[in-house]
Amino acid sequence: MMRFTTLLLFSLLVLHQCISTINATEVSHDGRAITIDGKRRLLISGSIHYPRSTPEMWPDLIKKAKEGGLDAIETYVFWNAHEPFRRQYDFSGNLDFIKFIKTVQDHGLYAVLRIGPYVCAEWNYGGFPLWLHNMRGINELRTANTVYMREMQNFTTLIVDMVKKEKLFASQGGPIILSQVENEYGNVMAPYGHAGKVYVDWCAKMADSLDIGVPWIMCQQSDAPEPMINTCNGWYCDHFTPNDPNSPKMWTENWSGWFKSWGASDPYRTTEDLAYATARFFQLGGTFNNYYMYHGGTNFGRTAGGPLITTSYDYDAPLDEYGIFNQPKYGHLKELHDILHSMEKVLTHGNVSHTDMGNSISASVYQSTDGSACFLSNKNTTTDATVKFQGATYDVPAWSVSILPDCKNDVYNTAKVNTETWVIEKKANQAEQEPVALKWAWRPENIDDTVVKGKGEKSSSELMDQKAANDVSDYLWYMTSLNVDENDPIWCDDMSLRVNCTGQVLHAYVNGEYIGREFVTYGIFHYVFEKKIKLKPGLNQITLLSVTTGFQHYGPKFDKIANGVLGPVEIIGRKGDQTVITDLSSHKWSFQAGLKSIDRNNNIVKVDSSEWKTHELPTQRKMTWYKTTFKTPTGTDPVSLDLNGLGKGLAWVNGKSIGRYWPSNIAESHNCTKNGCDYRGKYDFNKCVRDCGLPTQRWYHVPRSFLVDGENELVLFEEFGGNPSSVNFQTLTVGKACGSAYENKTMEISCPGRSITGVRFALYGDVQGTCGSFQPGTCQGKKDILDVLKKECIGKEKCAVEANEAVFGPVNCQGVKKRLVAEVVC
Ligand SMILES: *[C@@H]1O[C@H](CO)[C@@H](O)[C@H](O)[C@H]1NC(C)=O
Ligand SMILES: *[C@@H]1O[C@H](CO)[C@@H](O)[C@H](O)[C@H]1NC(C)=O
Ligand SMILES: *[C@@H]1O[C@H](CO)[C@@H](O)[C@H](O)[C@H]1NC(C)=O
Ligand SMILES: *[C@@H]1O[C@H](CO)[C@@H](O)[C@H](O)[C@H]1NC(C)=O
Ligand SMILES: *[C@@H]1O[C@H](CO)[C@@H](O)[C@H](O)[C@H]1NC(C)=O
Ligand SMILES: *[C@@H]1O[C@H](CO)[C@@H](O)[C@H](O)[C@H]1NC(C)=O
Ligand SMILES: CC(=O)N[C@H]1CO[C@H](CO)[C@@H](O)[C@@H]1O
Repeated sequence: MMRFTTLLLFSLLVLHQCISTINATEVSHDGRAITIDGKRRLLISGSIHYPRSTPEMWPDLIKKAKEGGLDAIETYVFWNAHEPFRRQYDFSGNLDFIKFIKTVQDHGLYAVLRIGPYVCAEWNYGGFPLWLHNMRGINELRTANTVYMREMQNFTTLIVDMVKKEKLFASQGGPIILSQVENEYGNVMAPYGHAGKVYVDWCAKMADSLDIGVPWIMCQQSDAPEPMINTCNGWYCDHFTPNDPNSPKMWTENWSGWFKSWGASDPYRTTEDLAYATARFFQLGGTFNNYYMYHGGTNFGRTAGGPLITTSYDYDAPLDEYGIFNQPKYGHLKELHDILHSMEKVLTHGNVSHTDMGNSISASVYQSTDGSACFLSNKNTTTDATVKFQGATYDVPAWSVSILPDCKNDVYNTAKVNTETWVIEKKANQAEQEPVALKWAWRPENIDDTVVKGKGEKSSSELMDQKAANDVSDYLWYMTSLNVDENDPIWCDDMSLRVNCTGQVLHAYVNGEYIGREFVTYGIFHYVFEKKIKLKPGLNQITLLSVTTGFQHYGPKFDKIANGVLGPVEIIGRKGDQTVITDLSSHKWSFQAGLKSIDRNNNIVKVDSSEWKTHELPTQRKMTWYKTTFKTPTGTDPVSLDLNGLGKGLAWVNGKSIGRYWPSNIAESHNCTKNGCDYRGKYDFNKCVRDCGLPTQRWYHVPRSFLVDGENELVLFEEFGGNPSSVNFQTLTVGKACGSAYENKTMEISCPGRSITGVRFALYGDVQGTCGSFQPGTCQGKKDILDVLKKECIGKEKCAVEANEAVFGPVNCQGVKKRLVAEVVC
C-alpha cells in the first residue's frame, strides 16, 4: 500500500515536471546580453514596489508599464513587512507579492525579483526587521556574522520556496528571469574589512545553492563572485563595464527622479536628461536597463525610511504616485523604448564602432548581416551641433542623442520632446450632499501614565536606543524622576533641561506639564534640545517622548546608527556666572513604547464612542485625536487628502493607515531655480528641485480601494497640534494639456476621459516657457493657428495635428528649432 502511494506520487511528480519543463524558459547570458531561450535580448525594465500601491492598482500600473514599452517589472522583497515579528509572516493585501508577480505574468511581462533581503529603497531600516538587530549574538548586520547569516538565509529561502511552489521562475515556466541577492554592497563594503569579502562570497554561494534556474545579479559589486552578474546603479551608466567579460552591461537602477525628505524641496529629473542617459547607455553597448522607479507610489503606514523620508514616494517616475501618466516623461520614454526594441537584433548582435568626432560629439555604428543602426551623441553641455555623418547633415542639440535606426533617418532625439505635457489639477469632492467643511469629533490621547505617573513597561539605569523597542511604534517614552530641594547646588531661578537628541522629534514634560519640542532639520541629523524648566522641592517627574519618522536605511553600518535619546540628559542650573549640571543619563529610567490608542500593528485601538466629543473642537492641541466622516468622491479619478493646517501625525481611512503626515514641515526655500531646470549637463539630486518654501507634503494618497460605498471614516492622530478645519478630499485629473511637436512630427493632445473645452495658446515657431506659461519667441508662423486648433480639438477627447511647415509656416527661425505648441483646457 505504502509502496503504491509512493509510486503514484512519484509518477505524478514526474508528470508534473514534464508539464512544467514544456513551458520552461531558459534564461542565461553572454558578454553581450541576457539570453532567453538562446536569443539575445534588449530588455527594458521598470521598478514598481508592490507594497507602495494596492492590489487593486497593480493591473492598471502594469498595463501602463507594458504600453510604455517595458519588457519587465522589477521589485524588491520587503523583509520587515513580511516578517514583522520573528516567524510571524504577513503576505496579505498589498504584501501578496506572489499575486503581484502573477499579475505581471498575466500581462505578458517578465519579472525581476530583487530579494536582497537588504533593500535600502528609502524603506524603514532598509527592509531589515528590528527584531533581527535585537537578536542575541548579532552585533552587526550585512557582515560575516553567523546569527545574521542564518536569518538572512532563512528568509531568502522562504521567499525562493514560495516562488518555486508557484512555479514563477522562468526555469519553471514563470515570468522571473533574474533575481538579486544583497544590494549595492560594494558601495559600503570597505568599512567591513575582510569580513565584508567573506560575507559577499557567502551571499553568492548561498544564493547559487538555492538553484533557481535563472541568473543572479549583484548590483554595484565590482568584485561579484561567479556566477553572479555585476550590474550598475546610478544617474548615468554609459561608461560602466562589468567585472566579467562574460557578463552583459546591465543597469539595474536608472534613477528616473529622486525621493523626497521632510524639510527638503522636491527633486525632479528632466525628461530630456533621463532619455539622454538611457539612450547613451544603449549607444555604448548596454542591453538591460531598469528605471528606478517606474512607479514610486506611497509609503503607507510606518514604512518610510529614515531618518526623514516622506510618505509620498512619487520619485518623479513615469507613472506618478497615483498611477497617472507623468507626461511628457512617460510618452517620451515610450517612444525611445519602441525605437530601441526595433533595433534589438542589431544592437545585440552587430559589430560596433564608435567614432569620436571632436567637441564631445560621437557616432556609434552597429552593423550586422541584417542591417545597421546608428547613434549620434552630443555630450557638449552648451553648444548645439550640426553633424556631418555618412554624407548627410544632422542637427544634434547639446546634451542629446539622436537615433538613426537605419543609419539615415533621424527618428528620435532625446532633447526634442514630441509628447504632450499634462498638468494635474485637484477638484473638490463632488459626492452628493458632501458638506464643504467636514464635521469633526475629537478626544485627547490619554498620556497620564507616562507624563504624570512616569509608569513604563521596562526600566534600566541606562538610556535606550529606540531600535531596542523592536519598532512596534513611532513613539518611545523615556521617564525618570529627580529629587531636589532648595539646598541642592542646582537649585536656582534659572534652570533648564538639556537633551542631546539623535531621534527625529523630541517632546518634553516636567511634572505633567509640556515644556516644548524640537525636531531635526533636513541635512543636520542631530540636535540639542534645551528649554527652561521649573522644578518643585521633592520628587520631580521628567518625561521625554522620542519620535522616529523611520529608521536609517542606508550607509556603511547604517544598522547601528543611533536613534532616540542616548544622552546626555542634563538639568542645568545657572546662578550668576556659575553653572551646575546634573547628569540624569544614568538615573533609573523607565520606558514605554507606543501610545495607548495605537496597537503594535499600527491599528487604532477601539474606544467607547462616548469618549469622542463634538463640542469645543480644539485647535493647536498636542496629542489629540480627530475623527470625521466623508462620502466617497464620485467617479474613478484618484483621491487625495489635503491636510493643510495640521501639524504632524498619523492618518487612517476606514482603519487603513495612509501614512505619516507632516504638512507643517516647510521645505527649505533656497534651492529652487527661477526658470526651471536646464536639462543640459550632469544631473544630481540637488540640481532640479521645486516646491521651495511650501509644505514638504500637503496632499496624501487615499487609494480608492480603501473607500466604501456611503460613509467613510477619517481618523487623525495629531501629535504637534493643528487645525483640521480646512482638511478636505479631492480628486486628481488632467486640468490642462500642452502639445509640442517639432517640424514634421505629430502633435497629440488629450484630456483623458473628458473633452477638450478650449484652446488657450497655439503657435508655430520658436516658443519660450513651459506648459501654462508659454510665450511667443522671436519668430512665428501664420496667425490663424489658434482657429485651426480649435476646429481640430474642441469637443474631442484627443486630437492630433501635424507640425507641417506648408500649413503653419513658412517660418525662418535662423537656426532656432521650430515647433508647434498648443495649450488646451480640459
Ligand atoms: C527557518 O527557521 C525555522 C525555525 O525558526 C525553521 O523551522 C525553518 O525550517 C527555517 N527555514 C529554513 C528555510 O531554513
Ligand atoms: C563645447 O562646445 C564649445 C563650442 O564649440 C567648445 O568651446 C567647448 O570646448 C565644448 N566643450 C566640450 C566639453 O567639448
Ligand atoms: C563583424 O566583425 C567580424 C570580425 O571582424 C567580421 O568577420 C564580420 O564580417 C563583421 N560583420 C559585419 C556584418 O560587418
Ligand atoms: C550627542 O549625540 C551625538 C550623536 O549620538 C554624539 O556624537 C555626541 O557625542 C553626543 N554629545 C555628547 C556631549 O555626548
Ligand atoms: C540645497 O542646497 C544645499 C547647498 O546649496 C545642499 O547642501 C542641499 O542638499 C540642497 N538640498 C536639496 C534637497 O537639494
Ligand atoms: C519636413 O518635411 C519636408 C518635406 O518632406 C522636408 O523638406 C523638410 O526637410 C523636413 N524637415 C525636417 C526638420 O525634417
Ligand atoms: C549610492 C547611492 O546613492 N545609492 C542609492 C541608490 O538608489 C537607491 C534608490 O533611490 C537609494 O536607496 C540608494 O541610497
